[in-house]
Amino acid sequence: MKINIPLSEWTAHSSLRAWIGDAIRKCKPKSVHLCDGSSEEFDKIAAEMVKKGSLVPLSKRPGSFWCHSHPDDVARVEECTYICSKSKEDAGPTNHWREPGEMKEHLRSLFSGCMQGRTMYVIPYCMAPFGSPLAHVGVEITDSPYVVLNMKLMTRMGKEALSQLEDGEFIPGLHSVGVPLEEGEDDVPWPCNPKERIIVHFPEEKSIYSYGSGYGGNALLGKKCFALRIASVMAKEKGWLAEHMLILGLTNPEGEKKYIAAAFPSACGKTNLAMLTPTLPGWKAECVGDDIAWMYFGKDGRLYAVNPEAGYFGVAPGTSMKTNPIAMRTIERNAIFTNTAYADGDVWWEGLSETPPPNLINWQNKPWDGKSPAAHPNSRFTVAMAQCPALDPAANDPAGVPISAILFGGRRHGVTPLVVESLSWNHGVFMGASLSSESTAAVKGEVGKLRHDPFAMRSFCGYHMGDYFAHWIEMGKRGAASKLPRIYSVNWFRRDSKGKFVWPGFGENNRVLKWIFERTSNRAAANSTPIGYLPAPEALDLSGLTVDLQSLFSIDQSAWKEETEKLKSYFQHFEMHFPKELEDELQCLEERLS
Ligand code: GTP
Ligand code: SPV
Ligand code: MN
Repeated sequence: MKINIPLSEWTAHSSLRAWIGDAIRKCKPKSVHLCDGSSEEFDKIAAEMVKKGSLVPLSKRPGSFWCHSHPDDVARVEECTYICSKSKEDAGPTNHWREPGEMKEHLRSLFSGCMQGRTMYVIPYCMAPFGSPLAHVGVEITDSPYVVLNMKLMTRMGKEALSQLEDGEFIPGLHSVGVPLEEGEDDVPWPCNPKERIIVHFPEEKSIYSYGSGYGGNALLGKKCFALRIASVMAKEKGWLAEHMLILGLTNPEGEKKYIAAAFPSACGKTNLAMLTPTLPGWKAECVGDDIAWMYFGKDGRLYAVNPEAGYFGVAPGTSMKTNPIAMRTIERNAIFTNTAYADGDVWWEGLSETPPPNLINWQNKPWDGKSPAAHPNSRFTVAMAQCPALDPAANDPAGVPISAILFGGRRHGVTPLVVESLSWNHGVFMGASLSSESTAAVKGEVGKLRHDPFAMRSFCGYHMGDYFAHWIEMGKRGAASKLPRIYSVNWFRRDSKGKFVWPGFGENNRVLKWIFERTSNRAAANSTPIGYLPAPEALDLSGLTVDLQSLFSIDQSAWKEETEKLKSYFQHFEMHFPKELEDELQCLEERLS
């Protein structure tokens, strides 16, 4: 077995060395590459992948590559994702669970010899800015060079992360595409093993195992596995929050700045809101993060947020100079495109331009038939956040940014209005717990089906969701009451009778954010309704825009009664774990509606 540098020279950390040694003995790779995170390393691995046919360099975008996956490895696989706490009860009703000992046995047999004929890469990475009170180091072992490149763009990866570790604890994550190679056997461009796919978390020992998939959140273990599922457990234990939220800085024409965090389910608009180009004169938006927020209460009693990631893994379809020019400029160079279409040294996807370029190659590397989607609906770009032209100056601040408002939103063709302000922190927590959204292509399965997705964390909470609700209630008591962020429900996706979106969305969401911004300074008017505060007729700035307010804000009493009935039966799943405070909120809502 070949190794690029002796393990003892790479790290003095004894338990890290022991874990790597175990992984080598178990997975039996042909060679081992201990990563330093340098750009030379990135270039070398990328060149090898180009040679193998796994990556195609893009002549029109410097330093960028196109890549297409196996047709059955295109999104997160929730049905194969497990939280293996010691007791089944602790995983709760939203997670799949198997007894840890039994699962370990299964994993032992899966990983045994699984890296034969391949290189094992060891990737140290730090989630959150170096020096942040919330910064944590993870180490991912993988046999996928694609994962190495993506982790380099998405996290603070390499030597500096390793040096943060000293003797401390790290989150181990073992990943394999699950396709050992026999001597002389040829590899495929995107090896994966859909039949044996599994993503496992041990919340007590805080370790991650992922097998059989090379795609996104299944394989980039710093993201959903660590920064949400494992971190949510750490946050519960230590009194902070790990959330599926974007973080955005907003400055008004007078130069006052506030930060907003927002939780929307996968493919429901986080990246787009995080990179908002304001349409109202004089407003400025800057991006701290587009997918995950780690938040804690500072000594001053305010809630602070850091983005644990250092890059974006964004949905490509729908991204254009019209909808998201900031993303478009971010991905002009040094980006990886997975499952988009390809033509003439560049990538393409539905929504990028009105007419597709000639000679289009679809996401499966075949000439496009002109009918089926050329780019997979969950095709994505990977890019370092440092390239974002609207990166917030505080994006790397170890202390994070103070949050003034938290938004919860989903795709709802009806029922929930454009924006509602909660009556209190607990009512806001109730709004988060009540979130439902129509499913998207980010998850394997049916698209467009309404499902409960509390806090947009349905598939990311590493413990009992009822206890998670209680943790949010508890956190509200930690902050200074007058300094708690206000909480809002938003919905950009209401449709008219013809199925068209009523709200223009994207940059125009600025108008909703303006109202929220002013509400948090008690400057904007609102009307009290049974479901919360709605903007008073003049308070929402609609200058220069024609929209049907009725179809954006109407509250259908009977639909809301049905909604509360559905919530009531959904919340029963959480049994004894469902906090009394939310029961009270539900009851109050019912009373206000009757
Ligand atoms: P994940 O990365 O999966 O967590 O997704 P996300 O929440 O970051 O969603 P993203 O911003 O990538 O948007 C997903 C899709 O929704 C894209 O196709 C967008 O074009 C579309 N979208 C985003 N914002 C809006 C909006 O305000 N209105 C409408 N109609 N569509 C939007
Ligand atoms: C999501 O599904 O919420 C994503 C994409 O952000 S993935 O990294 O695949 O989880
Ligand atoms: Mn996401």
